Amino acid sequence: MGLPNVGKSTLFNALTNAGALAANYPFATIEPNVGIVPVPDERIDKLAEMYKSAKVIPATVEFVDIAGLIGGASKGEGLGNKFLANIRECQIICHVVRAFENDDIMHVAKNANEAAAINPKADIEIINTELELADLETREKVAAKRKKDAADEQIPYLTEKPVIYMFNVDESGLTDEARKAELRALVEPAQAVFVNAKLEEEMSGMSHDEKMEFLKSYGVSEDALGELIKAAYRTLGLQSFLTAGEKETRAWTIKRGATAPEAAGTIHTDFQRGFIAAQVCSYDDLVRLGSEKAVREAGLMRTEGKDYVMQDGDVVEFRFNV
Ligand SMILES: Nc1nc2c(ncn2[C@@H]2O[C@H](COP(=O)(O)OP(=O)(O)OP(=O)(O)O)[C@@H](O)[C@H]2O)c(=O)[nH]1
Ligand SMILES: [Mg+2]
Repeated sequence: MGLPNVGKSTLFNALTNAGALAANYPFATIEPNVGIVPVPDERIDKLAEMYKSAKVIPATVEFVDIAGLIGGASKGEGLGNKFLANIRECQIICHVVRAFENDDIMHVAKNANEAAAINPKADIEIINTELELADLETREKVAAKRKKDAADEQIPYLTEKPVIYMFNVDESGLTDEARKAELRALVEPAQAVFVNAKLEEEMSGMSHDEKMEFLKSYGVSEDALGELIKAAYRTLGLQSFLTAGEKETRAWTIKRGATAPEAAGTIHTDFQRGFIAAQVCSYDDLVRLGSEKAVREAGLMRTEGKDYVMQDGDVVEFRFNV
């Protein structure tokens, strides 16, 4: 989500390789673009190698790229704000903020036909005000429908969703720590990620290693899109556990604090219902010692019961009875 022309579709394409229209004019996106993205996790590749797995299945995140929102959208400016309904079902909002200069790419904020100055602080406020106004509209509609005070706690309000801010900076901005601190301060305690959408676009199609090598030439050591996905995971209180074997190695998403039977339930409801025990070792132990057998011999393979609280990177085999 964000103002028009800030690089949302460019980033979406870099994330998903989906080829959505990204264009040098405001409101290029009208209908939402949807794409599924694997959560980068080098652990599953390592395990797949160790177990000679036929398949590697990562955890995934679904991204939705929507139309640009503009000041006054609640009163119909730009494309209006009806399309915000597209993000009501999302768990988290990624707010893309333009922090790059380029006179060829028109920056619009409150008036779709007039170039505005690049001003991350003011731009963020414009968008957040529109979210508040959209929620207000929803509250009024709900109230009118029920002809009483809005008893509306099931309604997914936009301003209640967690937000990660993604600053689309220019090449110099990627390594300008003072500038980044300034931008980060605008949104704290929300998490901020810094990216150069143009560079990400140029890197699409490259392998992870090629990408990191290319970024290094700009003095960058972090993969921004990977950071975004990780930031989303953290913000939503998610973690992964792993299953590994000859057939497949796979990462599964669970809430932090989930118990072993709850984790089993993400694989199959039968696993949860018939849960007996979980055979668990940590990824680190497994990789350090090189095999399950070695982990067992070192006494680091545990049998855990139904009260066990899962840890990120647990490598698990469930025992169940149906
Ligand atoms: N110089 C520069 N140009 C960029 C950058 N990111 C995006 N652009 C360009 O800006 C234009 C708009 O990008 P889009 O990704 O279509 O923007 P959007 O936010 O999806 O815009 P709407 O769909 O119109 O809301 C495109 O021509 C991009 O190539 C960047 O980091 N640097
Ligand atoms: Mg777009």
